[in-house]
Amino acid sequence: MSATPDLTLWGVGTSRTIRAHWAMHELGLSYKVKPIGPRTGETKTAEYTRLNPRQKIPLLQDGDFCIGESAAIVAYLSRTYSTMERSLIPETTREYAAWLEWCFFIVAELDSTSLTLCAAIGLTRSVRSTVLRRKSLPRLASISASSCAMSKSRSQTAGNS
Ligand SMILES: N[C@@H](CCC(=O)N[C@@H](CS)C(=O)NCC(=O)O)C(=O)O
Repeated sequence: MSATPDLTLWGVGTSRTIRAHWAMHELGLSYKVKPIGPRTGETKTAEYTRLNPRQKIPLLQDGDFCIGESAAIVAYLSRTYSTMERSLIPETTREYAAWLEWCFFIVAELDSTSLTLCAAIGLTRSVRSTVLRRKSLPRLASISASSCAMSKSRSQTAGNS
């Protein structure tokens, strides 16, 4: 691996792509962004299909290596580019197990449920228009944060009823 990684992240504006952008920022990595969006046809081009036959975003290119699936990208980045100061994956066996538990819970349980919830409260439309206007990552992150807060307050309300 070269001293300066050649990283390119494909995809913006979805909860799945934010995971990978967020991990890049946490690890202090420099990278290029290919700002393709969902439901635009941009994942179906011949160039992109060669890189990711599943035609989904996000996708990370690290030199000649490609990896898809948001959780796998985050795990790869953490394992490859963690430093003493910046690390995302815990070291001890039990803490690592708890980290895995959260990853599987998010991917297998929370992911599609939260998208359904977002659609139900009309959040998907605002995220989509933000993508189309190519707003910056902080704006996307704030939408993501308010989406989490709304989901949390709704699940608390549901739990109290
Ligand atoms: N499990 C995948 C899901 C990726 C996914 O479904 N991405 C959607 C957008 S959220 C996509 O790229 N759809 C293809 C398209 O809309 O062109 C991950 O976490 O990365």
